[in-house]
Amino acid sequence: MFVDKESILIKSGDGGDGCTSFIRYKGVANGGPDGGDGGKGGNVIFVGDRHKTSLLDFQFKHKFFAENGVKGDTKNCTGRCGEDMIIHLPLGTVVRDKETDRVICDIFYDGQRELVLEGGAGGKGNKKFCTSRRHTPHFSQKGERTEIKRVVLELKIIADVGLVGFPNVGKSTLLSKISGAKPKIANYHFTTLSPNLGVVRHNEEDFIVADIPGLIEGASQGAGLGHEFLRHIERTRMLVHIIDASGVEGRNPIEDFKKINDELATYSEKLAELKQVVVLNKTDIFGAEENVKAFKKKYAKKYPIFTISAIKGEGVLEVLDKVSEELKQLPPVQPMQFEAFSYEKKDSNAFEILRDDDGAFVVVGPLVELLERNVVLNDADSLAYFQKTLRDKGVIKALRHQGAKEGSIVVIGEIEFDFID
Ligand SMILES: Nc1nc2c(ncn2[C@@H]2O[C@H](COP(=O)(O)OP(=O)(O)OP(=O)(O)O)[C@@H](O)[C@H]2O)c(=O)[nH]1
Ligand SMILES: [Mg+2]
Repeated sequence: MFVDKESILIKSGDGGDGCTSFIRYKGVANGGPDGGDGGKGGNVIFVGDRHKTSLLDFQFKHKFFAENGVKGDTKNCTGRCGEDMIIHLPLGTVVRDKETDRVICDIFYDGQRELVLEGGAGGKGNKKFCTSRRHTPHFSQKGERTEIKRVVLELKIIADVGLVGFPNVGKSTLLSKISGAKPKIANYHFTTLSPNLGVVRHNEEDFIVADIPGLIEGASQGAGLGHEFLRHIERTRMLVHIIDASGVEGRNPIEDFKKINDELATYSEKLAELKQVVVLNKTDIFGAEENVKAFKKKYAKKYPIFTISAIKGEGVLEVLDKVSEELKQLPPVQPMQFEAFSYEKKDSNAFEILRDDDGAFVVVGPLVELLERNVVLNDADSLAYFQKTLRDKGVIKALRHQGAKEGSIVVIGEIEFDFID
């Protein structure tokens, strides 16, 4: 089975909490703080892997969460960092954020590494809160919590040449003759249900050819197997357009050619502009000659046209000569051009003030999360830090500005207090 679009959930690891502890030895009274920091959470990293050919791995497994950092410990022991979640993807996979539909990365090279989600920072242990005035901090910081994100993986195969044409015209037969690929070949429509790739070696040079399922009229609007597979040839460097010249199926080669070109153009301008080499196949069948003549008369000036019998292998080398000559002139396949989207770490200074039904002032936003990580309510030092932060970050000023008066109720996370001006 060929799976080429999947959506998965990813999450980097939470940071481990810092530890609150004090040195306790026999004979040492009132030892100082020795709580270690929490470990950093693991990252989520995508890696290009040329051995992967589909997104099948993601069909049944959807959650890819990196490990959380471990809590800090006594004796200044820092917690272990969480293991990274490394996700191997086939080359040609475009990763998008599901919510915004923006491209995060295009996995193009073997071994390409993309850090998509960074693990949460570990919390500081109480040792780190020791100052010249504060010798015994009874608090430590919680680890940074991370969020789950949904991303869409979309495989757009990277090949040099795309084979296009109606069903049953001999696309897979040609691929089997020119490469080591062994696609299914049979005398009915839609034998090929998913793209086949073949590596062609010709005149000491290699190129990759993609054989996709047959197209029919309306494919770009979803007819037949639809345009699902056109995306795979969208970034090829050129097309080989195969036509059944025998007309045995009662079709007209000239009309077939026009219809497929219309479908390509409807799908995308880029596909319509790709260089085409036209191959009239099945010339071993009686009746093909007439059609070839008519076709050449109409198109010989506009396109390079070749006549072959794929089944017998006749005329195939000439096609390969032409294709490799064209490829030499064409730029290599390029990664997608996009403005990269990345998951920003939240601005931990941001906050907003809302009013609840009782008229209380409710402070929300990343700053509140930071305060919740840092503040231990029953510790005087910690509360002093809380008040200082509210002043320094402009929360008190903003509250006053929004009408908070002496005695107004202010809610910040779990903390509720009366406003004192
Ligand atoms: N006589 C003759 N038959 C051919 C030739 N090339 C292919 N065929 C036959 O045409 C039929 C279709 O060939 P395929 O290679 O499966 O065609 P396809 O274009 O890949 O078809 P889909 O995958 O259905 O789109 C098979 O029965 C082939 O044996 C040829 O040059 N001459
Ligand atoms: Mg086929």
